[in-house]
Amino acid sequence: MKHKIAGAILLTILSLTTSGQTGQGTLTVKGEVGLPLTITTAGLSEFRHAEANMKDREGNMHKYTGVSVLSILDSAKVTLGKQLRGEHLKKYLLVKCADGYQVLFSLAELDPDFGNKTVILADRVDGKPLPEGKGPFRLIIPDDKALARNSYEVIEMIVSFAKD
Ligand SMILES: Nc1nc2c(c(=O)[nH]1)N[C@H]1C(S)=C(S)[C@@H](COP(=O)(O)O)O[C@H]1N2
Ligand SMILES: [Mo]
Repeated sequence: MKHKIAGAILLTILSLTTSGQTGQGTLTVKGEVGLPLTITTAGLSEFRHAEANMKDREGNMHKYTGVSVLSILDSAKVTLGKQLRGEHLKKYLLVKCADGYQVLFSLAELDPDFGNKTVILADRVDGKPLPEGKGPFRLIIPDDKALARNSYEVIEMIVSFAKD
């Protein structure tokens, strides 16, 4: 009996911890980084924000505001700019979402001296925080023709070397 109650309490604590983590909506930046980061919604609001307009899959235009992924990678001391050469050209950024969705960019695709692709980690849409199920952080890639990489509920960014 005592065990059952202790088990129930433990389960409750565990589920509170997991739901608490997604509720807080932190983003971790890790892997081949000089400085791993854990970014909260308050933390992200400290970064310089940019705007991007993008249509949703119904064709309606929305105004997103957020932080350039390049500046997040820069803060995490990822090899960009002059450091992005030789073996570092094999590096990619894997973006993981709360629903298990994952998308990938090569570092060179993002770097200003190579692809210079605009990728924004948005925290607001049309002047409001992102709605439940899409936030608190979402990728916006205004120049992608398909919408599929505009990932909702981003929770992790991992930099790695591609394997042969
Ligand atoms: N986490 C997550 N993000 C996602 C998806 C998903 O299944 N999970 N679907 C993608 C696809 S296929 C599309 S078309 C767009 C749709 O974005 P919208 O809701 O702004 O129209 O979200 C993308 N982001
Ligand atoms: Mo899609």
